[in-house]
Amino acid sequence: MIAADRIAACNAPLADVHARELEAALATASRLGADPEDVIGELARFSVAAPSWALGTGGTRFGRFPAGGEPRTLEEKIDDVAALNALTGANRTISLHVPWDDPPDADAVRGHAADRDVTFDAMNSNTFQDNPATTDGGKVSYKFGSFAHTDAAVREAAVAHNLRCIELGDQLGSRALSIWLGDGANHPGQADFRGQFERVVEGLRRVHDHLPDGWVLFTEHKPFEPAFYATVNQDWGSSLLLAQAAGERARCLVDLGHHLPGANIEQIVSRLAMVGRLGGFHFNDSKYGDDDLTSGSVTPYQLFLIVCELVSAGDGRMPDLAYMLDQSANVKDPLEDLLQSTEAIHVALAQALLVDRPGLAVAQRDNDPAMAEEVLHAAFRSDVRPLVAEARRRNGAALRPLRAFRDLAYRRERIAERGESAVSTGL
Ligand SMILES: [Mn+2]
Repeated sequence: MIAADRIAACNAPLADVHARELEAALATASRLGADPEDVIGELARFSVAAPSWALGTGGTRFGRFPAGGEPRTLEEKIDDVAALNALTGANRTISLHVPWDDPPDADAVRGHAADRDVTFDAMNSNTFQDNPATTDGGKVSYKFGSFAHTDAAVREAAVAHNLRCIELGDQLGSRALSIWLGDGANHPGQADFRGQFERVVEGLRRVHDHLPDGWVLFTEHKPFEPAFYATVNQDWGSSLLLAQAAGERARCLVDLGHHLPGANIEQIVSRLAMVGRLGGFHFNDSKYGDDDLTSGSVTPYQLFLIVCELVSAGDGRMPDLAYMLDQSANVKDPLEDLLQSTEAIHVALAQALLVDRPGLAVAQRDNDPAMAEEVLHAAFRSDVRPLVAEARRRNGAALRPLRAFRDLAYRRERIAERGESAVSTGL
């Protein structure tokens, strides 16, 4: 763990500059009609889960180039999230992916996490890769799908795996199951659209009926996969139909990379929130497809508009949804990528909180698009980073997380401890 005094030592030389920058940002917030203390309080309250599979490097076209010192076990992944949270104060939970993570002793893992003030976010099931742990010991294959498969034995194995994820999650203290299905068809005519959809509904209903008290289930849509013709849960409309059919505790999960180019994601957020079926969020960014790039790195204005819709749905606060970073660091240090993404979401939230919502409502009522845009730009173009830094400081975290990460030589220490060639499980 990164001890509080080490963070404080990183912050000390920055205190004067921070104080000056904060004064200006507080004045900006007040001028825009926001209560700066409310804004900082809301920023300090926000947390976004780190996925266990994003703590190691993914691959590029040229291969996989590990950062060195990657976590070798689930316990070490939890240690990395604890370090991340020590720096940001905004990553208090970890989200597991089974069977990439499949701890033999859930109680011990839960204790390890509790000792580091980390808790467990949504569980993610995996029926898109054949693995003896998910395919009834290798008796079935997901080559032609899981929940949507024509063979009842395959569907049975897929449901059983999801029930196992719920059981494990319950032992860890999780409260949600995210289901992303790779089901679909690779070629026109290969599968019956309606038959596939109805079989998925049946499977989701069975899983939904096994949810413990206080649990929710998320359906995550995605329109394409490499070499695909169609996916079963292709878009937010299909996701909503599936959630509605699965049961009242089913919600839709929006992954920012799971849309066709040009999709108006902020409008999708508004629609799902309107009908009470918005459940969770997977943050990342993309230029072309599901690129899983650093949040806010390509389309920060879109991220801002999306968070504006979330704040609007939460009546001035971030609604209580399952927020998670779902991205892949391919040439960056994975922890630095997560630090940057967390900051980007924090910045978008601060900007969204500065939007003069009554002023925007007046411009909308008066059919004044120029003034409506001025209201949005007044917030979006403000430098809110000192407000975010202040929220982190109050949470005992770093004024400048990435700089502290490097100054504290976290990666170098992990390479010494875990080895240069340690490779994380997962992707
Ligand atoms: Mn996702």
